[in-house]
Amino acid sequence: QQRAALLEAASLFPLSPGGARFSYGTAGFRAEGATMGPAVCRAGTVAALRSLKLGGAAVGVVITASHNPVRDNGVKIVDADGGMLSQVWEPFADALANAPTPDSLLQIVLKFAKEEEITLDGSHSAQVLLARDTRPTGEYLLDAAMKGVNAVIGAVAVDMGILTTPQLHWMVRCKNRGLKSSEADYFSQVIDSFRCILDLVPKVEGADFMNNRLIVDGANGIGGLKLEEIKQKISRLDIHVRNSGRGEGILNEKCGADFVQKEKVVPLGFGPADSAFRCASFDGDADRLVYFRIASSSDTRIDLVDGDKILSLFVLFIREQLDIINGKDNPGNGVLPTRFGVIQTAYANGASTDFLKNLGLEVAFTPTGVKYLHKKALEYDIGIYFEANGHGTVLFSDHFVSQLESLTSELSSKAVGSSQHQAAMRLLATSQLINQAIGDALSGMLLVEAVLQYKGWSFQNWCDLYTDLPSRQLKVKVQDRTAIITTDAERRVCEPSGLQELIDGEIANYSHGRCFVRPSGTEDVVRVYAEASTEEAADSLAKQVAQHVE
Ligand code: NG1
Ligand code: ZN
Repeated sequence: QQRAALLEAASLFPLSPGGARFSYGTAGFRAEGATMGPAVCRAGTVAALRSLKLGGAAVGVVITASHNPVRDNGVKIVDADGGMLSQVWEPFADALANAPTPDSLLQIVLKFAKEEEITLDGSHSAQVLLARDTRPTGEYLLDAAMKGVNAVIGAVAVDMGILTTPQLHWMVRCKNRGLKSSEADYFSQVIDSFRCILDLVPKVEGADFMNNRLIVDGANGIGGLKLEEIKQKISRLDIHVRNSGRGEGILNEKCGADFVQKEKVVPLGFGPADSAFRCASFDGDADRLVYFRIASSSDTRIDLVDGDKILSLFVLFIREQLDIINGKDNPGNGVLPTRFGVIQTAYANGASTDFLKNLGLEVAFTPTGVKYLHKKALEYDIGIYFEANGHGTVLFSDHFVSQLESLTSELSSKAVGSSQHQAAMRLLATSQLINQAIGDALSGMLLVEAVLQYKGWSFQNWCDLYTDLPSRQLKVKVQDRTAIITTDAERRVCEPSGLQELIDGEIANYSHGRCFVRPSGTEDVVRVYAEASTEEAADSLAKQVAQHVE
């Protein structure tokens, strides 16, 4: 019976002969939406098996291609802890997605189930929560994923509807922790914790009135739609949504976080009249966030605040709360031994890394991709990570949260309203606001807004934290991008031999020069990143190095 069900699902979505190979890569399977049926159906099967393996814990499937064009689509699997699929399972997901015939697919499943000691007789239950973004192929692919889940006997597929990627991650995490996990619960948690931090903003006599207007670029995707739904309930913030996903424009086209961060120009839907306000940009599935301000009313240039500067702002805020709690002024009261970790990738602007190191913080580096950053961040009491492109979050360990809880309840009996009590409350609210499962543009934006209000900072104050070094990214088409093998968190090439020496030779010609190359995990290209003291120098360094890669 189980065999028949797997064979039937596989034959409903046959692989097109001669089609490209699927690779799970940095962020799941992605390709043109219309060709994704087989990979998505099989990802559904992988998710169901994963749930079986984990004793029936909820596992998630999101249908999205994030910041990629609207004709593309993709699928990511959410593990039971709310994070990305365990890397140990990626080769299995790859093998399944590329199995040429239903029969070969069946053999791969049976072999893997045996190795992983997964019982396939239908006597165990499994559950998979599914969601999709607003792409036109989403409905078709959601159906494919459901069929893939249902091909595992005993597995139940639950369609959670149209959601942002981080919403589904949050739901899976909460459900498996026995917490409230509906969309309404998600919204109340972010709205309430945001209000809580605002209520704890120190009142400064005669302080300037904070500009509370915020204009948000929703990338014509799901994030804008969700924000429209809840913006009235968000206190003390005057939110205006552009590219809201209600038919003004095309998903991710000349708008959204990826466009704004890479092109550094004003997105569609924004004009000179907006130059007085701070603006935020989400990507198509709302897991990336950047900020910008239009440089002047005559111009399409922007002042960009990327993931690195969002990270820096959060670091300052959290450090300040820890210092208050641990009492620079009340030694002996130092209550919370805190391991505070900051994690970046090679794409982090060098100026941000210097800024963080100058604060006396240790900065760890991982390869590109949230799965690596997130894993590293879990090693700390508070672990914070961001990619320059705006994907990141702040993780609080369970142990630390329970320490904070006992501290606040202890202080609320003897020192309610003390600065220590308030700082502990702010950190607790932060742990509620910022998504503990994955980067989340909506809740990240609310934390930015809360911190700016707390500090009484304008957008300009934030920009002035440090000045980004000019940088340039290029893509190089090569025959086989897997020929490039990197080490040291992708900052150095070890194969082909000799390439790193050529790169070093180029870098030596530039002041503040930094450059690295790596194969993309989501596109068939090699990426080149260069940084130097001027735009021209960064451009030329990137070009020189690209020639060595070709
Ligand atoms: P690749 O294609 O592996 O560089 C891109 C982004 C990552 C990450 C993933 C997933 C850059 C340079 N790379 O990965 O940071 O966000 O997509 O979406 O932005
Ligand atoms: Zn995304």
